[in-house]
Amino acid sequence: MPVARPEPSEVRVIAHVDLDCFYVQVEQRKRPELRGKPTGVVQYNPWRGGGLIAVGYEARQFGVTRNMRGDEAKKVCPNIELIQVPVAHGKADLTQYRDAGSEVVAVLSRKGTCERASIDEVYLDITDACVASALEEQFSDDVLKSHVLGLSEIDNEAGTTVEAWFRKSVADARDRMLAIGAVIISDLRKAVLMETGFTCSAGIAHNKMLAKLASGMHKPAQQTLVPSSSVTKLLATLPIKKMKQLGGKLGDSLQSDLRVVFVGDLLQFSESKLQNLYGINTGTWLWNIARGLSGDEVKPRTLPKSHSCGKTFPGPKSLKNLAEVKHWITELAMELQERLETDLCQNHRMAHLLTLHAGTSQGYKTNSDNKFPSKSCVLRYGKEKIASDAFKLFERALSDYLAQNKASPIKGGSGIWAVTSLFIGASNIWAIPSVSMWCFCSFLGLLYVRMIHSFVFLFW
Ligand code: DCP
Repeated sequence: MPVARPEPSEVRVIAHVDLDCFYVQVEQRKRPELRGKPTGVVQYNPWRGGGLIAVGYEARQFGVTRNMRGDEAKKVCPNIELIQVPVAHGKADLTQYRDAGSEVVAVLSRKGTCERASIDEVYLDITDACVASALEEQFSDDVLKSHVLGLSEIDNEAGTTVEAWFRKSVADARDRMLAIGAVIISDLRKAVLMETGFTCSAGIAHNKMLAKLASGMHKPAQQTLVPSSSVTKLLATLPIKKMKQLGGKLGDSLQSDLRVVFVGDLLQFSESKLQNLYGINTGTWLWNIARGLSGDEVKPRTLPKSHSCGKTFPGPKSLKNLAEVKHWITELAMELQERLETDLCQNHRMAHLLTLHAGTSQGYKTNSDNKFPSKSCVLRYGKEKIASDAFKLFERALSDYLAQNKASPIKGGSGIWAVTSLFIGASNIWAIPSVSMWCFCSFLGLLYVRMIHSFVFLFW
């Protein structure tokens, strides 16, 4: 459910930074001989060459796309190097990609509030840094390679060059802040390249929504600015489904009930009309996004909000009995425990809620009323405890699911359940107060001393 937040009155400068073909860059850094060569990363399932999950820009020129199988990619690009993701616990192990993402976050967070949005995406609020900086007279070549949205419409008089836009931006408070932001982000992107070896692209705007829309417009290794004067035109041709939070049912309803095709089409409806149709909060949110307004703040968060481990079991691989489910829950629990331990040691944080989600198919036709329910309980540390608690959650969910389907059997289903995906997640993560951490470490220390004593005693 989208949340409408009023856009603050003071000008903000927000960037959305997205690493380019991320997994491919991580693999190319490990094997520099692959740099500049068509490269892809495939899932570990080797069926028909494995499914591509990341495609380097050199390979994209040959028409290789994500979701192709490795065999198909080889047909359109015979020289492509395909690298398999590392495997642990019978599934993809993303540790090296997560760690590489953390290296980038450490560089980006130097200049403002930093919110890690995914494994390779970061939002930055660099407003304070922009306020504290002056716009220089000379702009570096890197800064002048920025893309400025709607440039030709904005600045016909001064000419249509990026340099002319940067010079003229001094006259407008909002544009000046954006121009300073462009210099800061260009420097940060350069620092990321120097210190990690990765290229990234960025969108720079006055709010998160517009920054995110812009970051993918020019890739790889480029940045795109969204001056306020270009927003109406940008949204006039932005398909409604491309907007975050409008990919699902709400977007469907806007298309079918209001005949809205582009985000800008929402401008024809009053706020009260949208509120009547979709409720007060969602109505206001829709009214705001039609105008490119969003008060969403960049939350200071460089560490993940939750940890989740999952695996899919497509088609014939679906799990059809409890023993299989138990086996995979145990594998997932091992990975989750490892990640929780790392978080505890490195960041002194503990999670408190364990959640299990599963996807099902084949046996029953699912709709929103009878899909497999998610279940949660208090998280207890230790791989055996996590595995046993998660399995109990699965059994509870399965029993609800079977009861629902018995009460309202769906025509066309065989009545046999089959699990096509399993996820366990740890959330409600809090930092441990340093006193507790001290007690925890002392406890571990005591345990260690006792172990040594017992050991010495045994051999005495
Ligand atoms: N990823 C994945 N499975 C998917 C999509 C992505 O495992 N279905 C992984 C591989 C990607 C990484 O997440 O490298 C980041 O995904 P992006 O969507 O940001 O795409 P890329 O970074 O690969 O490419 P781009 O340069 O287009 O952002």
